[in-house]
Amino acid sequence: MDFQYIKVDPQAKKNIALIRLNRPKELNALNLQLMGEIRDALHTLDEDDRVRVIVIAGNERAFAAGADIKEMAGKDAIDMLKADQFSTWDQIRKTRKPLIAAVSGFALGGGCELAMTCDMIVASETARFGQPEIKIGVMPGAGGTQRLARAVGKVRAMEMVLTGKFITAEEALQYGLINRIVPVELYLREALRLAAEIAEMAPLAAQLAKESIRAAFNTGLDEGLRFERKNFYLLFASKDQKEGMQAFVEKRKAQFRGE
Ligand code: DAK
Repeated sequence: MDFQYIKVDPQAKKNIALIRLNRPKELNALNLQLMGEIRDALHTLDEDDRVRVIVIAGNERAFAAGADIKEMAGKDAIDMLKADQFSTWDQIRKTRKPLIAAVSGFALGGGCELAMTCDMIVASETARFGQPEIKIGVMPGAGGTQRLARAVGKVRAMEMVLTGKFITAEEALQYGLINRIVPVELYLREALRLAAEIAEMAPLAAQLAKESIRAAFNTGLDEGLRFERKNFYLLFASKDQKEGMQAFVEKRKAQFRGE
């Protein structure tokens, strides 16, 4: 997995893959190629049985400062339509394995949207989140209005999107946008630690639980509960269900194999 703008380690730790955005001079601005690389890497890692959890990180200064404004500036609506960026984002969103964003520094615009597309966010104390698109004459286009409103509520989302202001890691934690804040030198280690905790669980259960929680944001309660039940039943077809329950009875640690 050789890419220009990202670095991928499929086994950063046991059963954990790490994708690092790597356009440091541009604060990891998300150009079309970089987004395509993330999509392709996630697709490959999603198919790789050795990988159970995927962490996406930038560097200390920036997770990603948004879509590449210089690349977008001269485009018209038809250029945007033809580039079909939304299908790239849709494919990223469909990743079955748990995704953790490790955010330090700026997570702005598309960078904030990418972090919110992940299932959990571990942030360093220097993290700054924002949807500043309004300052450049547009608005969030990769789910920012929808995911932010769901994560932090209407009035906070309105203020962030309509003023473009950045919020601190502390505010993001208080708003429920992120899971936790750690010192900057520990943010990646903490994201990998959280990933390792999840990677010890039954992989199919983790994937179906992820799918079920995400369904909670797309369905009414009755439909969501039906969806959850079907996934719950489905797990009784897995060897890991037998192993997990047998291990409990035998008072030993379960050895899950993702089968
Ligand atoms: N695009 C391109 N280059 C960027 C960039 C960006 N978003 N952000 C930073 N850079 C570049 C700067 O131009 C600068 O490059 P040089 O001038 O050195 O060549 C370098 O990174 C360092 O940035 P600064 O010198 O500005 O650094 P500061 O510490 O002074 O400021 C900052 C950091 C993050 C506050 C500032 O750079 C900034 O305001 N950046 C722009 C943030 C922003 O507006 N982000 C939202 C972009 S719009 C879509 C999906 C998604 C989107 C759109 C469509 N589809 C699916 C269709 C998303 C849109 C967006 O994200």
